[in-house]
Amino acid sequence: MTAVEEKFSLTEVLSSFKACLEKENQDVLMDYYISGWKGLVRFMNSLGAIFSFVSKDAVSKIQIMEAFRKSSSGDQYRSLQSMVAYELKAKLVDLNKRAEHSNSGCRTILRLHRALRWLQLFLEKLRTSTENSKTSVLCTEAYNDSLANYHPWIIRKTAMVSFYALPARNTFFEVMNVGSIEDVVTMLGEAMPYVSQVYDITQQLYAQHNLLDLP
Ligand code: 1Q0
Repeated sequence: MTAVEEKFSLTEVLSSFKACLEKENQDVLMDYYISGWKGLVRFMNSLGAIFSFVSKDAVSKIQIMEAFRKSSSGDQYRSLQSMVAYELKAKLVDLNKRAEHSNSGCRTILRLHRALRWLQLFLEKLRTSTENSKTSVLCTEAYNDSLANYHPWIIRKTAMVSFYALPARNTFFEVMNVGSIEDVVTMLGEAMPYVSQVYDITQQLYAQHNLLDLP
């Protein structure tokens, strides 16, 4: 294991979501948002190959956003707010049906945004869980209350089956690399409000521009 991998903990990943929020105007900064997701994908990969169908999709969405950031219009993608303003003004978003702008930044971030809601629900359940709680049940409940509403039957089915392969609660806490269970509970209690804030601001931004149902 390299020094960098050894240091890697969920605390650092969640701190990206804190760093996302620009102090003055509460803009959600894209680079930190992306780096938060990259960290989450690393955690998911460490849980085993069974989740590769999930991580592949997350990675492809991260790559779409990185490409926008590196493109000649990269500055327009500095924050979620500037991206929405730019793509809408330049008519770069397919609003009703996927067509020539099938992978716009707006629709790509919307998918990650919906997944962030799952993460929020799941980590909150984990934080308040007890020794006997089953991670597959916590994960299924969080999924049914969030992402499942946007997934077709076949994906829902595959997701549900894969949740049975989730490691036990203790393993989850260990993989987070934060410390004792008490440390994890404290860390989540401190970090999750920032994730919620990023979620709420994004939700409001998308609602304001009628972007919550982008195809
Ligand atoms: C921890 C177990 C992970 C469980 C993840 C639950 C979500 C299941 C989602 C199933 C997604 C299936 C793949 C394809 C979906 C796409 O069709 C869909 C829509 O996109 P599109 O382009 O077809 O319109 N994509 C999505 O909905 C985006 C899904 C991204 C999910 C990313 C989830 C990443 C989560 C990582 C968290 C790691 C664990 C955190 C806890 C750490 C504790 C050690």
